[in-house]
Amino acid sequence: MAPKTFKSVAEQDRYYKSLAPTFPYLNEPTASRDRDVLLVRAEQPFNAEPRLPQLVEHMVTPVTRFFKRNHGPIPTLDPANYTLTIQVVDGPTTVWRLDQLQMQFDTHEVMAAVQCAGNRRDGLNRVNKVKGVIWGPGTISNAVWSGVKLRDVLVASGVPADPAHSTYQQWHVDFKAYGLSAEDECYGSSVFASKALNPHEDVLLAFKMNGQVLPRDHGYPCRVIVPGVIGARSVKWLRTVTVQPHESLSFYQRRDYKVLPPQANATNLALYWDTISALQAMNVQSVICEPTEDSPRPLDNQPYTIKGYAISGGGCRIDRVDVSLDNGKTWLVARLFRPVSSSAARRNPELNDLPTTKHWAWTLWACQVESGIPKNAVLVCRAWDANGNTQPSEPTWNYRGVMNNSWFKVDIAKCP
Ligand code: MTE
Ligand code: MO
Repeated sequence: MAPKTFKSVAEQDRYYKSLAPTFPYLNEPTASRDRDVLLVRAEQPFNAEPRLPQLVEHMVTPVTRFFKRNHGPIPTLDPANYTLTIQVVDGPTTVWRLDQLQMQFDTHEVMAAVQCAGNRRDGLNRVNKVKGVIWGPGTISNAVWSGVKLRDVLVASGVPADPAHSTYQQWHVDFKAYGLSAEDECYGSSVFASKALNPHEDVLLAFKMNGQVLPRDHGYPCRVIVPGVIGARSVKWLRTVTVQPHESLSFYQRRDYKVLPPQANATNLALYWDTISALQAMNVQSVICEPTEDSPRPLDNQPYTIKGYAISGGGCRIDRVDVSLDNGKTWLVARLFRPVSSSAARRNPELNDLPTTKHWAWTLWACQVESGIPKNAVLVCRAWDANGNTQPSEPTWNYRGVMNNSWFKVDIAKCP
């Protein structure tokens, strides 16, 4: 379906609100939502991120604390009747049952973080008002996903297995979800065929999360996990996969999740939809999770361990995290905890330190300050990835408030 056009953003908002009545929210899950840890940004659809100190307590985020990003109600799908339809344009259509997907292909395990492109939107909203859920720095979590490689299922569904085939260069793999979505007929998105069809990119049809059956909140019974790219592409409650010569026409691909130029605003943003790319790989990011400006001020004469997370896009390794106590004048080097992440390295952990290995998981870090944190310290962190990319010192505002990776700061004077 071609995207709808609207005379104004207000008209667009009215239309999409009319598509989302409240009754589908009567059957929301509760067991996978730890409301003591999650900061709820919206109830319908349910959008919540964990508090920062709790976020980095575990290398693998427990499902009850895992951030939840929804554009509609959580669908209730019956695994016995679940089907996934795979279509290849100018090729066959194959309908798979859940048990066929689970039994007919090799199982793989991948540790991968999911990060929303809107992570840290609050920082851009402080510069100038942005449109979207005002997220803090907690819309990232890390899990062990298991399932089958999307590549294997696509090849079994009629996609040529030969990587020299043109499908692998210019084509796209489009995902559509079961259930309602606020801004379009369903949630949808696409990734490059070159990514989805490359076995080393670890794109999974996931059935399990941290060894348990996928919770409904996170896509039960089947979601796609596209490691290394923004969370928006990891479509939950997967319904159809289409291998096609153009990208997804979904709102979430064509009109959202783009870094618009600073002159783009509520009235003119449509001008940029055709020329600005749909985001794929993440940028380099790091955040201080302990201390926060809401937690008690660290004693200035006691040793203190500053903690946080870091990640880059496309599986690029985090090489270093710098921490400053003086607002970026001088820097300390943090200790890194880099888990074994890609499917190849999880089979053979010795591969994990090779520069060619993909790092889909986050890197946790800690920086011990023996002399204590001075009363008026302004803490800063910045990560460097294996390509030598680092974070900008100042945020660059964009209307949709995406991809904020500016230096993360904690002003100790603001602590209670
Ligand atoms: N899939 C569906 N079907 N519906 C959605 O709203 N949200 C996307 C993606 N997949 C979404 C979806 C976005 S924007 C993100 S960041 C991730 O799911 C969040 O995954 P999580 O809720 O498991 O943390
Ligand atoms: Mo997202």
